[in-house]
Amino acid sequence: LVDREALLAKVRAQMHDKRYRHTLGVAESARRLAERFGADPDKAELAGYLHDYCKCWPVEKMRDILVRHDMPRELLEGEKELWHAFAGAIVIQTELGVSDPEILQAVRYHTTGRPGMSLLEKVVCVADYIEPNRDFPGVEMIRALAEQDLDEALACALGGTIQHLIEKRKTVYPLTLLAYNDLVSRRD
Ligand code: DGI
Ligand code: FE
Ligand code: FE
Ligand code: FE
Repeated sequence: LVDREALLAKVRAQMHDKRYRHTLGVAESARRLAERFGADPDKAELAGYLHDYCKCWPVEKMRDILVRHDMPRELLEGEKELWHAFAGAIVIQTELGVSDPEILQAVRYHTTGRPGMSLLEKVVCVADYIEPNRDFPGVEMIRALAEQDLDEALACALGGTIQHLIEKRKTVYPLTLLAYNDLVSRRD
C-alpha cells in the first residue's frame, strides 16, 4: 500500500466519524476475507478504504459525475443510495489516480453486486456487511457463513437486502437481483 497515510487523510476528509469508522472496519474485514479465500489482501484493504469515498457527498455532485460519465437512466432515475458506489469508482480513478481495474470494479459493485462477480468484488461486498461496527438483524448469520463460504454469505446478505427493500416498498435495482440469482443458481 503506497502512501497509506496520505490516502487515509483524503478518505477521512470526505466523511463523518461514523462513516470513517465503518470504512476502517470494511478494510480490516476485507483483508481478513481475502486472506481466507485467496484474494489479494492489499487490494482488498485498499478497496475497503475507498469503497464509500463518495457516500457522504451531496447527491447533486454525484448526479453530475454520473451524467458526465453516461451512466444508465436506470441508475439516475433509481435509488440515490446506489449512486455513491458508481460515482466512487469514477472519482477514485479520476481524482486519486487509482487505476487497478479490479479495485475500481470492487468499489463500483460493492452495493448492488452483479452477476459473475470476481473474488475481490465478493470480498469487499461481504466485508461491507460484516465489518465489526455493523449491527442489523441477521448480521451474525452472515458473519458465521463468511467463515466458511463466501458465496453463501453473499447470497444470504443480498437476499436479506432484497427482503428488506421489499418490506420497505423500495425498488430493487436489477443488478442486485441478477447478482442474487447468479449466486443461488450456482449453488451445489
Ligand atoms: O454504503 P453502505 O451503507 O456501507 O452500504 P451499501 O453501499 O451496501 O448500501 C447502501 C444502501 O443501498 C443500503 O441502505 C441498501 C441500499 N441498497 C442496496 N441495494 C439496493 C439498495 N437500494 C435499492 N433501492 N435497491 C437496491 O437494489
Ligand atoms: Fe456503500
Ligand atoms: Fe453520511
Ligand atoms: Fe460501506
